[in-house]
Amino acid sequence: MKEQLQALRERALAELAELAEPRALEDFRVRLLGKKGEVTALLRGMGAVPAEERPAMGQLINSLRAEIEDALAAREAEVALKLKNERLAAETLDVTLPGKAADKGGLHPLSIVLEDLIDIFRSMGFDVVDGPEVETEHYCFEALNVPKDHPARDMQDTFYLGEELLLRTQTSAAQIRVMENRKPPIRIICPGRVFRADEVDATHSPVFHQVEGLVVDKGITLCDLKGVLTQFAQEIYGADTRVRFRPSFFPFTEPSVEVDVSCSACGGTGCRVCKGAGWIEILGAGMVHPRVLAGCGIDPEEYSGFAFGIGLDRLTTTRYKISDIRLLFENDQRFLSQFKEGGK
Ligand code: 2NL
Repeated sequence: MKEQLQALRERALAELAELAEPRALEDFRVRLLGKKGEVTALLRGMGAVPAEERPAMGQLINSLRAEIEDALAAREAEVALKLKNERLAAETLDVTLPGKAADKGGLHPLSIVLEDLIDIFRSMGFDVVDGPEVETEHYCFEALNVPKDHPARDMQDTFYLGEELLLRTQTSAAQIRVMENRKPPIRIICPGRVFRADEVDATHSPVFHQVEGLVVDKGITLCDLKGVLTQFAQEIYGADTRVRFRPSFFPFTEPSVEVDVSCSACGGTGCRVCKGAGWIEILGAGMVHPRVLAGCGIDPEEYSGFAFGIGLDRLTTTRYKISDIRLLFENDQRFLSQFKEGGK
Protein backbone atom coordinates (compact mmCIF):
# COMPACT_ATOMS: atom_id res chain seq x y z
CA MET A 1 0.00 0.00 0.00
CA LYS A 2 2.93 2.28 0.67
CA GLU A 3 4.01 1.92 -2.97
CA GLN A 4 0.46 2.66 -4.03
CA LEU A 5 0.55 5.86 -1.94
CA GLN A 6 3.91 6.83 -3.38
CA ALA A 7 2.69 6.22 -6.96
CA LEU A 8 -0.45 8.29 -6.32
CA ARG A 9 1.65 11.08 -4.84
CA GLU A 10 3.95 11.24 -7.85
CA ARG A 11 1.13 11.03 -10.37
CA ALA A 12 -0.89 13.70 -8.57
CA LEU A 13 1.98 16.16 -8.27
CA ALA A 14 3.01 15.61 -11.90
CA GLU A 15 -0.54 16.11 -13.11
CA LEU A 16 -0.99 19.24 -11.02
CA ALA A 17 2.07 20.86 -12.58
CA GLU A 18 0.39 20.49 -16.00
CA LEU A 19 -2.96 22.06 -15.03
CA ALA A 20 -3.37 25.70 -16.05
CA GLU A 21 -7.14 26.33 -15.86
CA PRO A 22 -9.23 26.99 -12.72
CA ARG A 23 -11.82 24.51 -14.05
CA ALA A 24 -9.20 21.75 -14.44
CA LEU A 25 -7.90 22.42 -10.94
CA GLU A 26 -11.38 22.08 -9.51
CA ASP A 27 -11.86 18.77 -11.39
CA PHE A 28 -8.56 17.62 -9.96
CA ARG A 29 -9.67 18.51 -6.42
CA VAL A 30 -12.92 16.58 -6.77
CA ARG A 31 -11.19 13.62 -8.39
CA LEU A 32 -8.58 13.25 -5.61
CA LEU A 33 -9.85 14.91 -2.46
CA GLY A 34 -13.65 14.86 -2.96
CA LYS A 35 -16.04 12.52 -1.16
CA LYS A 36 -15.63 9.94 -3.89
CA GLY A 37 -12.02 10.91 -4.58
CA GLU A 38 -9.00 8.68 -4.76
CA VAL A 39 -7.43 9.76 -1.43
CA THR A 40 -10.76 9.43 0.35
CA ALA A 41 -11.09 5.94 -1.17
CA LEU A 42 -7.72 5.02 0.34
CA LEU A 43 -8.99 5.97 3.82
CA ARG A 44 -12.10 3.90 3.23
CA GLY A 45 -9.89 0.95 2.20
CA MET A 46 -8.19 0.97 5.62
CA GLY A 47 -10.49 -1.87 6.70
CA ALA A 48 -8.29 -4.28 4.75
CA VAL A 49 -5.13 -3.08 6.52
CA PRO A 50 -4.00 -5.11 9.53
CA ALA A 51 -5.07 -3.34 12.74
CA GLU A 52 -1.53 -2.71 13.99
CA GLU A 53 -0.54 -0.96 10.77
CA ARG A 54 -3.62 1.19 10.62
CA PRO A 55 -2.41 4.22 12.70
CA ALA A 56 0.82 4.52 10.69
CA MET A 57 -1.02 4.02 7.42
CA GLY A 58 -3.71 6.52 8.44
CA GLN A 59 -0.98 9.06 9.17
CA LEU A 60 0.64 8.44 5.80
CA ILE A 61 -2.65 8.91 3.96
CA ASN A 62 -3.46 12.07 5.93
CA SER A 63 -0.05 13.56 5.26
CA LEU A 64 -0.43 12.69 1.55
CA ARG A 65 -3.80 14.42 1.59
CA ALA A 66 -2.25 17.48 3.28
CA GLU A 67 0.58 17.48 0.78
CA ILE A 68 -1.78 17.35 -2.22
CA GLU A 69 -3.98 20.05 -0.67
CA ASP A 70 -0.97 22.34 -0.22
CA ALA A 71 0.30 21.65 -3.71
CA LEU A 72 -3.16 22.32 -5.12
CA ALA A 73 -3.48 25.62 -3.22
CA ALA A 74 -0.05 26.69 -4.44
CA ARG A 75 -0.93 25.78 -8.05
CA GLU A 76 -4.27 27.58 -7.78
CA ALA A 77 -2.50 30.73 -6.60
CA GLU A 78 0.02 30.45 -9.47
CA VAL A 79 -2.71 30.01 -12.07
CA ALA A 80 -4.77 32.89 -10.63
CA LEU A 81 -1.72 35.18 -10.71
CA LYS A 82 -0.89 34.18 -14.27
CA LEU A 83 -4.46 34.84 -15.43
CA LYS A 84 -4.52 38.19 -13.64
CA ASN A 85 -1.23 39.23 -15.25
CA GLU A 86 -2.52 38.22 -18.68
CA ARG A 87 -5.68 40.27 -18.15
CA LEU A 88 -3.75 43.33 -16.96
CA ALA A 89 -1.42 43.08 -19.94
CA ALA A 90 -4.42 42.99 -22.29
CA GLU A 91 -5.95 46.05 -20.60
CA THR A 92 -2.81 48.16 -20.63
CA LEU A 93 -3.37 51.89 -21.27
CA ASP A 94 -0.56 54.14 -22.38
CA VAL A 95 -1.19 57.05 -20.05
CA THR A 96 1.62 59.00 -21.71
CA LEU A 97 -0.32 59.33 -25.01
CA PRO A 98 -1.42 62.93 -25.62
CA GLY A 99 -5.18 63.45 -25.02
CA LYS A 100 -7.67 64.39 -27.74
CA ALA A 101 -8.95 67.93 -27.09
CA ALA A 102 -12.75 68.18 -27.07
CA ASP A 103 -13.96 70.03 -30.16
CA LYS A 104 -15.29 73.27 -28.72
CA GLY A 105 -18.09 75.11 -30.45
CA GLY A 106 -18.26 78.85 -30.98
CA LEU A 107 -20.77 81.60 -31.57
CA HIS A 108 -22.20 82.25 -35.02
CA PRO A 109 -20.82 85.52 -36.42
CA LEU A 110 -24.34 87.00 -36.34
CA SER A 111 -24.52 86.16 -32.63
CA ILE A 112 -21.12 87.73 -31.95
CA VAL A 113 -22.18 91.00 -33.60
CA LEU A 114 -25.63 90.89 -31.95
CA GLU A 115 -24.08 90.44 -28.51
CA ASP A 116 -21.81 93.45 -29.11
CA LEU A 117 -24.80 95.46 -30.19
CA ILE A 118 -26.86 94.44 -27.17
CA ASP A 119 -23.95 95.37 -24.84
CA ILE A 120 -23.72 98.82 -26.42
CA PHE A 121 -27.45 99.55 -26.11
CA ARG A 122 -27.70 98.01 -22.61
CA SER A 123 -24.95 100.40 -21.50
CA MET A 124 -27.22 103.24 -22.69
CA GLY A 125 -30.15 101.93 -20.63
CA PHE A 126 -32.05 99.92 -23.27
CA ASP A 127 -33.99 96.72 -22.45
CA VAL A 128 -34.06 93.79 -24.91
CA VAL A 129 -37.50 92.51 -25.96
CA ASP A 130 -38.66 90.01 -28.53
CA GLY A 131 -41.89 89.03 -30.22
CA PRO A 132 -43.47 86.44 -32.52
CA GLU A 133 -42.22 85.86 -36.07
CA VAL A 134 -45.79 85.24 -37.26
CA GLU A 135 -47.67 88.53 -37.09
CA THR A 136 -50.95 90.10 -38.09
CA GLU A 137 -51.36 92.80 -40.76
CA HIS A 138 -52.43 95.10 -37.96
CA TYR A 139 -49.17 94.89 -35.96
CA CYS A 140 -46.89 94.67 -38.99
CA PHE A 141 -48.46 97.42 -41.11
CA GLU A 142 -51.57 99.26 -39.84
CA ALA A 143 -50.14 100.18 -36.44
CA LEU A 144 -47.00 101.44 -38.22
CA ASN A 145 -48.93 103.82 -40.46
CA VAL A 146 -48.23 101.73 -43.56
CA PRO A 147 -51.30 102.31 -45.76
CA LYS A 148 -53.23 99.52 -47.47
CA ASP A 149 -51.88 100.36 -50.93
CA HIS A 150 -48.24 100.66 -49.81
CA PRO A 151 -45.83 98.54 -51.89
CA ALA A 152 -44.38 96.96 -48.69
CA ARG A 153 -47.71 95.20 -48.23
CA ASP A 154 -47.55 93.68 -51.70
CA MET A 155 -47.89 89.90 -51.82
CA GLN A 156 -44.68 89.94 -53.86
CA ASP A 157 -42.66 91.32 -50.95
CA THR A 158 -44.36 89.79 -47.92
CA PHE A 159 -44.90 86.13 -47.06
CA TYR A 160 -48.61 85.88 -46.26
CA LEU A 161 -49.81 82.83 -44.32
CA GLY A 162 -53.48 83.43 -45.13
CA GLU A 163 -55.80 86.46 -45.06
CA GLU A 164 -54.55 88.03 -41.83
CA LEU A 165 -51.31 86.30 -40.80
CA LEU A 166 -47.88 86.94 -42.28
CA LEU A 167 -44.17 86.53 -41.51
CA ARG A 168 -42.98 89.81 -40.03
CA THR A 169 -41.03 92.05 -42.41
CA GLN A 170 -39.49 94.00 -39.55
CA THR A 171 -39.44 93.61 -35.76
CA SER A 172 -41.47 96.81 -35.18
CA ALA A 173 -44.54 94.77 -34.30
CA ALA A 174 -42.94 93.68 -31.02
CA GLN A 175 -42.23 97.32 -30.23
CA ILE A 176 -45.82 98.33 -30.98
CA ARG A 177 -46.96 95.79 -28.34
CA VAL A 178 -44.58 97.34 -25.80
CA MET A 179 -46.02 100.80 -26.52
CA GLU A 180 -49.55 99.42 -26.10
CA ASN A 181 -48.71 97.73 -22.80
CA ARG A 182 -46.17 99.96 -21.01
CA LYS A 183 -46.21 103.59 -20.09
CA PRO A 184 -43.26 105.74 -21.19
CA PRO A 185 -40.38 106.09 -20.53
CA ILE A 186 -39.69 103.29 -23.01
CA ARG A 187 -36.15 102.42 -24.11
CA ILE A 188 -35.96 99.07 -25.90
CA ILE A 189 -34.20 97.20 -28.65
CA CYS A 190 -35.79 94.30 -30.43
CA PRO A 191 -33.53 91.89 -32.30
CA GLY A 192 -34.91 89.10 -34.44
CA ARG A 193 -35.39 87.24 -37.70
CA VAL A 194 -37.44 88.97 -40.36
CA PHE A 195 -38.72 87.75 -43.73
CA ARG A 196 -39.13 89.15 -47.20
CA ALA A 197 -40.01 87.42 -50.46
CA ASP A 198 -36.61 88.18 -52.04
CA GLU A 199 -34.67 86.08 -54.51
CA VAL A 200 -31.50 84.68 -52.95
CA ASP A 201 -28.22 86.17 -54.16
CA ALA A 202 -24.91 87.36 -52.66
CA THR A 203 -26.58 90.32 -50.92
CA HIS A 204 -30.22 89.18 -50.48
CA SER A 205 -31.87 86.45 -48.43
CA PRO A 206 -35.58 85.88 -47.73
CA VAL A 207 -34.64 85.45 -44.06
CA PHE A 208 -32.47 88.09 -42.48
CA HIS A 209 -31.89 89.77 -39.13
CA GLN A 210 -32.78 93.13 -37.77
CA VAL A 211 -32.30 95.03 -34.57
CA GLU A 212 -34.86 97.75 -34.10
CA GLY A 213 -34.80 100.27 -31.32
CA LEU A 214 -37.36 102.58 -29.78
CA VAL A 215 -37.21 105.42 -27.25
CA VAL A 216 -40.37 107.17 -26.06
CA ASP A 217 -40.49 109.79 -23.32
CA LYS A 218 -41.36 113.41 -22.66
CA GLY A 219 -39.18 115.84 -24.61
CA ILE A 220 -37.35 113.37 -26.87
CA THR A 221 -35.96 115.18 -29.94
CA LEU A 222 -33.92 114.49 -33.07
CA CYS A 223 -30.87 115.48 -30.96
CA ASP A 224 -31.42 112.39 -28.77
CA LEU A 225 -31.63 110.23 -31.90
CA LYS A 226 -28.39 111.71 -33.24
CA GLY A 227 -26.60 111.35 -29.90
CA VAL A 228 -27.58 107.72 -29.31
CA LEU A 229 -26.90 106.58 -32.88
CA THR A 230 -23.56 108.45 -33.08
CA GLN A 231 -22.48 106.78 -29.84
CA PHE A 232 -23.57 103.40 -31.25
CA ALA A 233 -21.75 103.91 -34.59
CA GLN A 234 -18.53 105.00 -32.91
CA GLU A 235 -18.56 102.03 -30.52
CA ILE A 236 -19.00 99.65 -33.44
CA TYR A 237 -16.68 101.29 -36.01
CA GLY A 238 -14.22 103.17 -33.77
CA ALA A 239 -14.15 106.48 -31.91
CA ASP A 240 -12.84 108.51 -34.87
CA THR A 241 -15.68 107.38 -37.16
CA ARG A 242 -17.67 110.27 -38.67
CA VAL A 243 -21.44 109.90 -38.78
CA ARG A 244 -23.85 111.69 -41.11
CA PHE A 245 -27.64 111.87 -41.16
CA ARG A 246 -29.40 112.16 -44.54
CA PRO A 247 -33.10 112.98 -44.91
CA SER A 248 -35.14 109.95 -45.94
CA PHE A 249 -38.67 108.59 -45.76
CA PHE A 250 -40.41 105.83 -43.80
CA PRO A 251 -44.17 105.75 -43.23
CA PHE A 252 -43.69 105.19 -39.47
CA THR A 253 -41.30 108.08 -38.75
CA GLU A 254 -41.38 111.82 -39.44
CA PRO A 255 -38.83 113.18 -40.04
CA SER A 256 -36.90 110.14 -41.22
CA VAL A 257 -33.16 109.78 -41.74
CA GLU A 258 -30.64 107.35 -43.09
CA VAL A 259 -27.37 107.13 -41.22
CA ASP A 260 -23.97 106.71 -42.88
CA VAL A 261 -20.55 106.20 -41.30
CA SER A 262 -17.23 107.17 -42.84
CA CYS A 263 -15.75 104.10 -44.53
CA SER A 264 -13.46 102.31 -42.08
CA ALA A 265 -11.50 100.73 -44.94
CA CYS A 266 -10.35 104.02 -46.55
CA GLY A 267 -11.15 106.59 -43.85
CA GLY A 268 -13.53 108.40 -46.19
CA THR A 269 -11.41 108.98 -49.28
CA GLY A 270 -13.28 106.38 -51.34
CA CYS A 271 -12.39 102.75 -52.06
CA ARG A 272 -13.82 99.43 -53.29
CA VAL A 273 -15.60 98.73 -49.98
CA CYS A 274 -17.60 101.99 -50.06
CA LYS A 275 -17.77 101.96 -53.88
CA GLY A 276 -15.85 105.23 -53.98
CA ALA A 277 -18.39 107.11 -51.84
CA GLY A 278 -16.30 107.34 -48.66
CA TRP A 279 -19.49 106.59 -46.70
CA ILE A 280 -21.36 103.39 -45.80
CA GLU A 281 -25.07 103.34 -44.93
CA ILE A 282 -25.67 101.45 -41.67
CA LEU A 283 -29.26 102.12 -40.58
CA GLY A 284 -32.56 103.95 -41.00
CA ALA A 285 -34.22 105.94 -38.25
CA GLY A 286 -36.59 108.77 -37.45
CA MET A 287 -38.94 110.42 -34.99
CA VAL A 288 -41.88 108.10 -34.32
CA HIS A 289 -44.86 109.31 -36.38
CA PRO A 290 -47.51 110.93 -34.12
CA ARG A 291 -50.14 108.63 -35.67
CA VAL A 292 -48.12 105.57 -34.56
CA LEU A 293 -47.91 106.89 -30.97
CA ALA A 294 -51.60 107.77 -30.89
CA GLY A 295 -52.55 104.33 -32.29
CA CYS A 296 -50.85 102.74 -29.28
CA GLY A 297 -52.66 104.98 -26.78
CA ILE A 298 -49.70 107.32 -26.24
CA ASP A 299 -50.60 111.02 -26.46
CA PRO A 300 -48.30 112.60 -29.10
CA GLU A 301 -48.89 116.02 -27.52
CA GLU A 302 -47.30 114.78 -24.30
CA TYR A 303 -44.72 112.29 -25.56
CA SER A 304 -42.35 111.95 -28.46
CA GLY A 305 -39.88 109.29 -29.49
CA PHE A 306 -37.37 108.04 -32.00
CA ALA A 307 -36.91 104.64 -33.59
CA PHE A 308 -34.30 102.98 -35.73
CA GLY A 309 -33.74 99.77 -37.67
CA ILE A 310 -30.33 98.16 -38.13
CA GLY A 311 -29.66 95.35 -40.58
CA LEU A 312 -27.59 92.84 -38.62
CA ASP A 313 -26.52 90.77 -41.64
CA ARG A 314 -24.83 93.67 -43.43
CA LEU A 315 -23.18 94.83 -40.22
CA THR A 316 -21.75 91.31 -39.84
CA THR A 317 -20.61 90.87 -43.46
CA THR A 318 -18.84 94.26 -43.47
CA ARG A 319 -17.21 93.68 -40.06
CA TYR A 320 -15.75 90.29 -41.09
CA LYS A 321 -15.32 91.07 -44.82
CA ILE A 322 -17.70 88.23 -45.73
CA SER A 323 -18.32 88.47 -49.48
CA ASP A 324 -21.59 86.52 -49.68
CA ILE A 325 -24.57 86.77 -47.28
CA ARG A 326 -25.47 83.13 -48.02
CA LEU A 327 -22.49 82.02 -45.93
CA LEU A 328 -24.38 83.26 -42.88
CA PHE A 329 -27.22 80.80 -43.50
CA GLU A 330 -25.56 77.64 -44.79
CA ASN A 331 -23.91 76.51 -41.51
CA ASP A 332 -20.83 75.23 -43.31
CA GLN A 333 -18.42 74.22 -40.52
CA ARG A 334 -15.41 75.35 -42.58
CA PHE A 335 -16.88 78.86 -42.53
CA LEU A 336 -18.24 78.86 -38.97
CA SER A 337 -15.14 77.40 -37.31
CA GLN A 338 -13.20 80.53 -38.30
CA PHE A 339 -15.21 82.49 -35.73
CA LYS A 340 -14.39 80.23 -32.79
CA GLU A 341 -12.30 81.63 -30.01
CA GLY A 342 -8.71 81.04 -31.03
CA GLY A 343 -9.57 80.67 -34.76
CA LYS A 344 -9.67 77.39 -36.70
C1 2NL B 1 -34.33 100.38 -41.95
C2 2NL B 1 -35.32 101.28 -41.34
C3 2NL B 1 -36.56 101.69 -39.40
C4 2NL B 1 -38.12 102.01 -37.63
C5 2NL B 1 -37.36 101.17 -38.41
C6 2NL B 1 -39.97 101.94 -36.01
C7 2NL B 1 -40.62 101.18 -35.09
C8 2NL B 1 -41.69 101.70 -34.43
C9 2NL B 1 -42.11 102.97 -34.66
C10 2NL B 1 -41.45 103.68 -35.61
CL1 2NL B 1 -42.50 100.77 -33.27
N1 2NL B 1 -40.41 103.18 -36.28
N2 2NL B 1 -38.93 101.43 -36.68
C11 2NL B 1 -38.04 103.38 -37.82
C12 2NL B 1 -37.25 103.89 -38.81
C13 2NL B 1 -36.50 103.05 -39.62
O1 2NL B 1 -35.84 100.79 -40.15
O2 2NL B 1 -33.85 100.70 -43.00
N3 2NL B 1 -34.01 99.28 -41.33
C14 2NL B 1 -33.07 98.36 -41.82
